[in-house]
Amino acid sequence: MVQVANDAVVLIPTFNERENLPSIVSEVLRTAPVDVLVIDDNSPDGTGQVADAIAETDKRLHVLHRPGKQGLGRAYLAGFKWALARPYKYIFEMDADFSHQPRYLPEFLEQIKSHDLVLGSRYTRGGGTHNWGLLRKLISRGGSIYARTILNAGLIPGKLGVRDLTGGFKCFRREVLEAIDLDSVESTGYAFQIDLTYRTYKKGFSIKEIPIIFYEREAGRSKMSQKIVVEAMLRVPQIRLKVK
Ligand SMILES: Nc1nc2c(ncn2[C@@H]2O[C@H](COP(=O)(O)OP(=O)(O)OP(=O)(O)O)[C@@H](O)[C@H]2O)c(=O)[nH]1
Ligand SMILES: [Mg+2]
Repeated sequence: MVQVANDAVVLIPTFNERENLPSIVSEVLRTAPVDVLVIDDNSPDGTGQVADAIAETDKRLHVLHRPGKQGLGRAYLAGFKWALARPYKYIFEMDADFSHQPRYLPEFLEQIKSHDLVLGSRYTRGGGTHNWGLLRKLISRGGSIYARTILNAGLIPGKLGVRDLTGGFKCFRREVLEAIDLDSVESTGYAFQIDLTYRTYKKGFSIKEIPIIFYEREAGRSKMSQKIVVEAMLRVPQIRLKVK
C-alpha cells in the first residue's frame, strides 16, 4: 500500500465551492494532523482546478475528479473506496461550506480512539444551529425524529439512540467502512447519512455523538432541495426493511 502522511483523512465533496475551498482546506490542515481528499463532481465554477493548484503545493491534499454531478452519496462512496485503498485508520465526512467547523476536528480525533463512529450532533446538549430559519430547523429536527421513530420500530431494546441522524460531520474507523457493503448503498442526499449511520448501528459498532454548532453557509449556493428531503423521507422505511 502507498504511504500516507497521517492516520486520518478528511473527505470533502464539492460542487461549485470555489469561494470556500481554499479557506476550508487550509483551515482543516492547520487545525488537525489529517490529510484531505477533495471529491469534485466536475464543478462548472472550476473548484476542481482550484483544488489541483493547492494540491501541487501541499502533499497532504489529494483530489478525486468525477465526471459530473451525481449527488453527495456517490461522491462519498468513491471517497471511501479511495481512502480504504490507503492505510488510513480514520475517515471523516465534512462539508466544504464551513457549516462543519474545523475547530471540532481534535475532539473527533480524541473520541474516535474509543468509538467506531463519531457523529457531530446538533441535537445533544451543547449542540445547535446558527442562523437557521424556522423552516430549516423544522425540516431537520422533524427529519431526525421521523427517521428515529421508523428505524426504532420493533427494535427496543438495543435502541438506536442517535439524536442527529441526518448530520454529515462524521468520523468512521476504517473497520466500519470495511464491514459495510458499500456497493449496496443507493441513497444520496440526507438519506445517505441516515443509511450509513443505521448500517453502522446494525453491525453492532459503537457510536458516539459529540455536540457541534452547525453554521449556515455564508458563501456559495446551497444544493439542498425539496427532492433531497423527499428522497430521505421515502428511503427511511426502505432502509429499515433492507438493512439487516
Ligand atoms: N461531489 C459532490 N459534492 C456535492 C454534491 N452535492 C453537494 N455537494 C457538496 O456536499 C456538501 C454539502 O452540500 P450543501 O449544498 O452544503 O448542502 P446542505 O449543507 O444540505 O445545504 P446548505 O445548508 O444550504 O449549505 C458541500 O460541500 C457541497 O459542495 C454533489 O452532487 N457532488
Ligand atoms: Mg451546507
